[in-house]
Amino acid sequence: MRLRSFHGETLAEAMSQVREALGNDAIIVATRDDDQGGVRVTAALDESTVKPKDAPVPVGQPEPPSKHPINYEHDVVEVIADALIRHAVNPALAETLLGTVTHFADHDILIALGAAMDKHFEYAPLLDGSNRPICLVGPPGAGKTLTIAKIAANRVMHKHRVGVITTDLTRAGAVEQLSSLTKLLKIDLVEVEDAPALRDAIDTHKNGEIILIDNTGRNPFSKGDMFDLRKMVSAAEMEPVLVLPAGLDAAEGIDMARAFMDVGARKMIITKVDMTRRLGSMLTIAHETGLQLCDMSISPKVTEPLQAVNPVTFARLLLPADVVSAVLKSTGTA
Ligand SMILES: Nc1nc2c(ncn2[C@@H]2O[C@H](COP(=O)(O)OP(=O)(O)OP(=O)(O)O)[C@@H](O)[C@H]2O)c(=O)[nH]1
Ligand SMILES: [Mg+2]
Repeated sequence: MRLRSFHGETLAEAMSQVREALGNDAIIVATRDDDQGGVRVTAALDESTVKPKDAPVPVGQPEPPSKHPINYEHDVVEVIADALIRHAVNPALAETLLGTVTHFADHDILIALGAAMDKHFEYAPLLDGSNRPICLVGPPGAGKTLTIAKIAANRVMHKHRVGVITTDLTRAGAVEQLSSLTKLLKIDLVEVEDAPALRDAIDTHKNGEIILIDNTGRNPFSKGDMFDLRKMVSAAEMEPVLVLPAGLDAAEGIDMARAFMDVGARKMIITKVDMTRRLGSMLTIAHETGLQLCDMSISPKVTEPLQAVNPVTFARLLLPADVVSAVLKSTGTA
């Protein structure tokens, strides 16, 4: 990554030098009044042509040894700018995040990036104590059923009550996929065909029991699919939660997310994080839609619970593993 600073009498003049030298994809890392007068702009070249081998490794896989020693204590802004570029974060969002990071550049790198993730994204716990049934919605194959299975398995393991309902009766093998797990967990899987049956199924559940509702995958751009989904989520008081896989195209993901927000989704679970090398598009989707991030799935194994998403876990995900472990060691939290 290349960082260079530019001086101009005015911000516009410095910016035009940046664009001339580094092109339109340059990321503005910082702008400040210069001691000698005028304005100084520090910019990074957006190396969107980063070769695949330079992309971050997927979560859970070992990082190859770094060729260049990182001075993570002194180069906070530079290391974060580099991580954002490797994750293919779009230049406008990278500028916004780095704008916040520069205010925290004398803190450790996790605090600096965590502060930016806190300021520019929304978060909410999946289970907020309201006991509203949770209904997972999203496109086909997003990971809804596996996510339900993970939540249910985790609740049973911690001796909490959980009820599981599925409305996905049409897709071949869908009920069997979920029932093979609910049988193991000794939970009754309730199958419902329509919205009135869903309301009745919810009514028969006992007080204090979290109800998880699995849904058929819906095409967000099909009026019929979204009409049917709206009927289901309006059947009773419930919280529709969007499930989206990481690694989607950002523009497609924003359109999809907005379609599911139209039927009431306010929270999002990100899945398949372990299969994704660049989280930039997911950041853009979350930032543009304002969806509240709750959990993420980083494994295809039912026994691996979802991980809560908060500014610090999000920051850790974006930074190279060796940087994170060095920071944790130095702060005594490793
Ligand atoms: N590696 C990995 N695989 C996942 C993850 N989440 C889901 N999968 C896999 O993705 C595939 C689809 O997952 P499902 O849970 O069936 O997706 P769905 O949204 O219920 O799909 P439909 O019911 O067809 O709409 C399965 O093979 C899952 O094992 C994840 O976090 N990591
Ligand atoms: Mg499913």
